[in-house]
Amino acid sequence: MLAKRIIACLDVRDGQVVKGVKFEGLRSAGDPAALARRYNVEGIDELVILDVTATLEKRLAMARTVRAVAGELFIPLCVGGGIRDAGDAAAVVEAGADKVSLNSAALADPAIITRLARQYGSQAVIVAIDARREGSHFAVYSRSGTTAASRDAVEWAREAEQRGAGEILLTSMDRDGTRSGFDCEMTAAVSTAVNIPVIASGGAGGFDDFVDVFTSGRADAALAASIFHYAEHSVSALKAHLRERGIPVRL
Ligand code: 0VR
Repeated sequence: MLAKRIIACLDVRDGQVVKGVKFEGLRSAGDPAALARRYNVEGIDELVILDVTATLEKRLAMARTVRAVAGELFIPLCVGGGIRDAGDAAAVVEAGADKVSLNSAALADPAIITRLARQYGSQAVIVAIDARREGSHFAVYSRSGTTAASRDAVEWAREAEQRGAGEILLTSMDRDGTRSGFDCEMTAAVSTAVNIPVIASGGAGGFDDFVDVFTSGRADAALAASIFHYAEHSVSALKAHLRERGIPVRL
């Protein structure tokens, strides 16, 4: 039986953790290494660092952040945001990342998924999909949610799997930062379409949102930012809650 994973996401801009709502109005939420230390002590299973305004000049600063966070942890660390080629991937792996997350680069050139999977193994290649509801389907966006990719999330997740992605990180743009619950319908649609693990992201507001996303959403892992950053909910209390409801989690 595979344990369900709880993942914390540090959205980083200019060396600081930031958080907004629906990808907008980013506000500071603290120091990345300090937050990583707290989540590690509380029993988080994995950590994601997302460079939300990745530009060329900031690449070196990001490597510093990754190094500082990696120094606090012995759990899997995934880094994403602005990884465009094998050189960018190598830089974050060199700084301590176990996995890289690709979004816009994979949409622009899907062959990069296979190239990186050959180099690092599929377990190290996550394809991040930012999607929102449009009519009866889930539309994919790139470039931090600003550009329509003219793709359907379910179809894109299937293709990413075929090209060698090891996991899908599926973020609901509609739910991001709203604390109104994960988009379980979207998560289930993608989860049932692929055989690789799907990480649900966007909208966690309380413990029962995690119960829902692991049951009706059929997620393999759930990622949250807002509720953990402001110390309203501890990872250990969340895991105890899930255990009580029969959801297998690592203690
Ligand atoms: P919560 O709803 O606060 O748990 O947020 C989870 C997740 O959606 C965010 O941490 C984050 O990864 C969303 N992503 C992006 C972004 C936020 C701002 C700008 C860009 C992006 O491209 O993913």
